[in-house]
Amino acid sequence: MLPRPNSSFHLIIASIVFSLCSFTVYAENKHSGEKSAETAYEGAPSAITSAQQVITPGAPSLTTEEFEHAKTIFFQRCAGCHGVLRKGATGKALTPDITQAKGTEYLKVFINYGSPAGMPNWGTSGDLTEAEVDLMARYIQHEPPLPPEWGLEEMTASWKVNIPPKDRPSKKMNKLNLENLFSVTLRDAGQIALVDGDSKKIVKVIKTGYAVHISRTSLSGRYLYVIGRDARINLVDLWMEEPDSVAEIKVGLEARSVETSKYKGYEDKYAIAGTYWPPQFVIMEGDTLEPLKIESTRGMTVDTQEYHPEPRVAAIVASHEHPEFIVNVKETGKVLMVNYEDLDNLKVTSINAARFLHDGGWDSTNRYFMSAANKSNQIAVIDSKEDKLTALVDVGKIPHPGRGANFIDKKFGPVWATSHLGDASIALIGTDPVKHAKHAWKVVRSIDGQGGGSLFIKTHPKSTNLWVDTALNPAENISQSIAVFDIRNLEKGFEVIPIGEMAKLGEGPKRVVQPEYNKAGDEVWFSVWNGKEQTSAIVVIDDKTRKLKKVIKDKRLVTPTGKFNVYNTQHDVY
Ligand code: DHE
Repeated sequence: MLPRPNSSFHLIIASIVFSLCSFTVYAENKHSGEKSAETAYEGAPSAITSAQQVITPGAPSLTTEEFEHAKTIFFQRCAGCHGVLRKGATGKALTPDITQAKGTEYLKVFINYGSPAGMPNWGTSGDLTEAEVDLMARYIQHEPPLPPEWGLEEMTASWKVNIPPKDRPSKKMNKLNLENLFSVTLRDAGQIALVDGDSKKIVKVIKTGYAVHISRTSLSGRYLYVIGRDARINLVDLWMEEPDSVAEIKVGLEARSVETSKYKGYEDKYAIAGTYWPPQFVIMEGDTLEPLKIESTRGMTVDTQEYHPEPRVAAIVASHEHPEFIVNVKETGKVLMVNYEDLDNLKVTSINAARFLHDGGWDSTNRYFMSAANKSNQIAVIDSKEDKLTALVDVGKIPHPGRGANFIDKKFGPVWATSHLGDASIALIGTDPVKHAKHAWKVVRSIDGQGGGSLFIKTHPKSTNLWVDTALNPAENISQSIAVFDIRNLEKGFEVIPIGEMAKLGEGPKRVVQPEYNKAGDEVWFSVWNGKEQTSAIVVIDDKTRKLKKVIKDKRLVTPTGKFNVYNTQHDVY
C-alpha cells in the first residue's frame, strides 16, 4: 500500500531529488489535497492537441486509446512545466532514459502524492483517478510524441483578413476616448472586453483565441494586437465605428507574446509574435498580419552550451533605439535583438543573459530592458542602444515584474522595481548609470510586501503609490487584497486595501490581480479574478485617496485578468 501524504512522508519525498515540477511557491503547503494556484499558473492547459503516437522499447505497453488519453492529460496538465518534448523547462526532464530507470511504481508515487519541490499531488487531490495516475506513469516512459511544426504554409492557411486596409476607415469613426480605453483579458471566455476608462462601461466584447493572454497597442494607438494561448492573434481596429477584429492568424500551436514595431518610421508597420510551440517567432505586416519572416529559436543554452530543442519565446518588447524587436528566449536564456530593417537579410544580435527569461519591461528612459530570468532569480539588464548585456542582477526568489515599476527613490535616484512569486521581497534596482552611477544595476533596497505569490507591481509617473499584488499567495486574505507603499516613504511599510472584499462578490477565490493605471494616472484598476462560473469584477481605486471609486460588475466580465490601457501600453508608461 502506498504511504499516506503526511509530514513524515513529505520528509522522505523531500530527500529524493526528483522534483518533477519546480516553478511553484510554498510547496510545503501544497499537498493538502487542493490544487494550488501556482500549479494552475504554470500549468495552464496547452493548446496542443495533435501529436503522433510513439511506441518505445523498454516502456510498458499502452493501447492507442490509452496513449491518446495520456497525451491529452500531459498537454493539459504537465507540458507547462516539463515542456512539450519533456526535455525539462521549469520542471525536470521526463525523457525515457530517466523515467524508465525510475520505473512505474516509483513514478506513480510522485504523480499521486507530488513532491515538496513543487510537483502537484495529482492523485490525492482528485485531479487524476487511480487509473489515470497509473496511465501517466506508463505514458512518460515512452518517447514524447512530437507535435507538428507550423511554418508559412500553415500560417498562411489560417490567415484571414476580414476587412482589408483599403476598406477600413481613414480616420477615427467613433466618439470613444481611445487613449483611455482598456482592453481586458477575459481569460476563460476566450474574449476581450473593451472598457471605456471614462464611463467604466463595456464598449464591446470581441471573440479571441483560447485562454486569451495579452493585448498590445500599436504606436499610433489605432491597432490592438491580442494573442491567445492557442497562438491565435486578433488585430482589432479601434478607429471603426464599432471596434472589431479586422484580421486574424494562427502563428503556431501555443503562444504567449505579441508586440508591434515602435521605432521612428516603422510605427504600426510590423507585428511580431513568439510561440511556445513550435519554438519560433514570426514577423508580420502590422495592418494585415500577413506572415513575412519566421525564425526558429532552437539552439544552445547560455551556460552549459548544450542544444535545447524547445526554447520557448517569452516576453517581446519593441526597441525605441533601433528598428528592432527584443525577444526573450526562455530555456536557452538568450535575448535576441531582431533588426527588422531588411527581413531578407535578417540581422539578429544574440545576447547571453540567463536561463528562464520570462517577463519584463523598460526602465524610465526606455533604453534598458529589465528582463526577469525567473528561475535563475535574476534580472538581466539589456542595453537596447548598445545591444549588450549591461548587468545580471541577483534579486529574490522567482522575480515576476510584469512590466515592473519605475519611480524615483529619494536616496538612490531612478529605480525599477520587481516583486516575486517565491518570496515577499520587492527589489528596487538603480537604473541611472549617469547621475547615480554607484547605484546603477544594483539592488539598492529590498522591502517586504505582504508575502510571496506576487505577479504584478505597478506605479505611474504621476503617482506616489506603488501597488503590489499577491494573487497567488496561498492565504486568502493576502491573495484577495493589495499592498500599497508610499514611494516617498518606503520605510513606513505598506497599507493593505481589501480589494476582493470591496467587490462584494460572494463565493470564489477572488484573486486580486494586475494593477493598471488609467491614462491620467489618477486611477488604478484591479481585476478580481474568480472562477468561470462565478462572478468576477474590476475594482477602480482613486490613486490619491486610495478609496474605492467604482466596482465594474457585468455578467460579460468572465475571468478578467490582464488589463491594458491603450495609452500606457502604446507609450510604455509604467
Ligand atoms: Fe502570463 C505576461 C507567460 C500565466 C497574466 N505571461 C506574460 C508574458 C509571458 C507570460 C511570457 C510576457 C509577454 C510579453 O510581455 O510579451 N503566463 C505565461 C506563462 O507561461 C504562464 C506562467 C503559464 C501559462 O500556462 O500560460 C502564464 N499569465 C498567466 C496567468 O495565469 C495570468 C495571471 C492570467 C491570465 O490571464 O492568463 C497571466 N501574463 C499575464 C498578464 C501579462 C502576462 C496580465 C501582461 C502583464 C503586463 O502588464 O504587460
